[in-house]
Amino acid sequence: MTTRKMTVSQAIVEFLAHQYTVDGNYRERTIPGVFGIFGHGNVAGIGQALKQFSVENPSLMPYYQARNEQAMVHESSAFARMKRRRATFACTASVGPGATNMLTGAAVATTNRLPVLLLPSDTFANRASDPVLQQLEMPHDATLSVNDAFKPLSRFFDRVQRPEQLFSALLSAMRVLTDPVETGAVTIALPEDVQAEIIEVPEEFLADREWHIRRPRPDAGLTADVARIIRSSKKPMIIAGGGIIYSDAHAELQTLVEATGIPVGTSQAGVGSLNWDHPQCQGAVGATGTTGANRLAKDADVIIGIGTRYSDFTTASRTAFQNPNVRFININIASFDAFKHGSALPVVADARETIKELINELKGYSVASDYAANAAAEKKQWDATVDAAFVDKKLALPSQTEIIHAVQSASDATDTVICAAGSLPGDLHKLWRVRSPMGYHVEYAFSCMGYEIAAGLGAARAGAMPIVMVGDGSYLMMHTELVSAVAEGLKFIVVLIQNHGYASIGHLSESIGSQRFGTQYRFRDVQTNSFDDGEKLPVDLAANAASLGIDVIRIEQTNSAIADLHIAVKKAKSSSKATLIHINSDPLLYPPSGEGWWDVPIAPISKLESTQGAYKNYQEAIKLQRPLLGNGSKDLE
Ligand SMILES: Cc1ncc(C[n+]2csc(CCOP(=O)(O)OP(=O)(O)O)c2C)c(N)n1
Ligand SMILES: [Mg+2]
Repeated sequence: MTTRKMTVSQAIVEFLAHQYTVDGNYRERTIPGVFGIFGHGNVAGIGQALKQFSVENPSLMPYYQARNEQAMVHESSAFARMKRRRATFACTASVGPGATNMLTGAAVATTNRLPVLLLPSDTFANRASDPVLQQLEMPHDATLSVNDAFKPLSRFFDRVQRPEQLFSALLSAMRVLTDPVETGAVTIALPEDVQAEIIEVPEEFLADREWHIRRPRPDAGLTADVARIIRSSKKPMIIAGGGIIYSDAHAELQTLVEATGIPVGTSQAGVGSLNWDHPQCQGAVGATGTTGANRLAKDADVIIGIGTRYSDFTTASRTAFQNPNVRFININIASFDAFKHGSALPVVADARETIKELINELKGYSVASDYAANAAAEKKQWDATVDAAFVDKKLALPSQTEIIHAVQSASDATDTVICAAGSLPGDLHKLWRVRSPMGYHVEYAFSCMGYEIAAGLGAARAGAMPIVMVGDGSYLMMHTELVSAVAEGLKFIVVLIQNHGYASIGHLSESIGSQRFGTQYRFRDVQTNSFDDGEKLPVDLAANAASLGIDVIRIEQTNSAIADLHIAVKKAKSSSKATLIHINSDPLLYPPSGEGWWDVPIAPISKLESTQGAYKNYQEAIKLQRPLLGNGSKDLE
């Protein structure tokens, strides 16, 4: 066996440069590059290896700079999502804070089931100079380092304490990254001394290697059972989740629903599984759903969940499905999700393969004509409601609904709207009229403020034309990657909505009786120690963005704000560079209601009248919450 003498880091970089994902006709690099921020923990190890490798192979393993470790993980997640989980980046960080900055990114990746490869540096394995700068040092456990905090957030974790552990660590990492069930954050902690140690590496380890994405078919006979249940149902409905997108099952889903007439509601991750104007597409379902999808879900006797995790937003905290005899058929590659809901028929298999079989099994079947007519009428009604809400009221401080319409109507079908937190995700879920499978990218498993701009960059790297929509709160939490966009000439558009605080949590706070406490950005009143009643702050986020070197368009507060925004988006699209558009909005103007609900528990005893009132409403609403098993209802009397 021929071997090569290299450092552990040199072996890592060369190994990663030779991994390929294969999925049908698709064959591309699994890890096409590395993000990194260097410190003493990785500059001499992975840093040296990347430099050396880039000299010998200039474009094989490009290094990209980030400004914040959390952001580089978000970039990787967003890239992976746009690549349908078939590629991602590696992220190298120094010991201590560099490593822990990646924790939130790890959680985003794992909750969204997106692959990211994290290479946090670790303190010395040989302990010779302990405690090194930034070492945790726990008196009761000498094996602990801050990187142990990655364990609950990672789908695979390893620490390379000895050079020869590298082989199994990296092969396991690749297996998990490319496994559609297990994928998520993969963390390989690399002690700073081990990174620079010598290892004899078998050539076999460094050769090209292919990782095939599993697309398992359902068990024999299972789709026949599913078809029998659907044929005997009166009101079947499909809930389309992210699994449709990841398994590239759009065309098959369309064929299935066109043949059968079964209506479809989409979760956040499932938006794009049908175009908005497809006759069977009822749009968003659940807490942030449309009236059409929610009314159909309420009465449905069979729910066919395809590739959905059934988050509380999708199930409206288990109030969405009110038919006492409702049955769930859960088609999911992960048994964990397929077995959700008590009376479910689990189909543990790839979405596309299963839908293909179902198309066959359901030949000749279609829903009853009165059910189809009802669904069509619901769709028409919701679309008319949205059309009315989209009309420009010519306000100097427009509603977010009008802003979404201005952006939407200036965008192209294949552009990708990106968002994660605030009032935008709910509004986009209801209102964005998606026109392509990858046209909608809202991170709503972790709903992480600060994901948006970094994700825009990650999506741009995947070849998308991203339009990031972000609130002032999220912007303030993390906008640092605008600098990276400038440095690399990456093109994307950011629409920054300034409403001086948290419109979303403010609204929620009001509805649960907490009177918008602490949700606005205002001067602190020194007398009352309150931030709630003061003047708005004189922050100028447009100037902030301009100071980072990005082109900025300011929408002035006039009655042509919405028209100006539309023109600005068009202009930004025609520019070769990244552009940020700044617009002010009224946080108190809401989109039309879709009749969804969300469980946020309320204090049963309170001295505030607002809370007492909210609790009364809560007692009523919670009665609709369905238990996991049986048909009981919750009574809080
Ligand atoms: C990192 C993080 N911290 C806190 C939250 C809880 N949270 C959800 S939305 C929100 C406010 C978002 O404000 P902004 O971006 O201005 O959007 P708006 O609500 O005004 O639409 C907060 C604090 C979160 N989702 N993520
Ligand atoms: Mg805001």
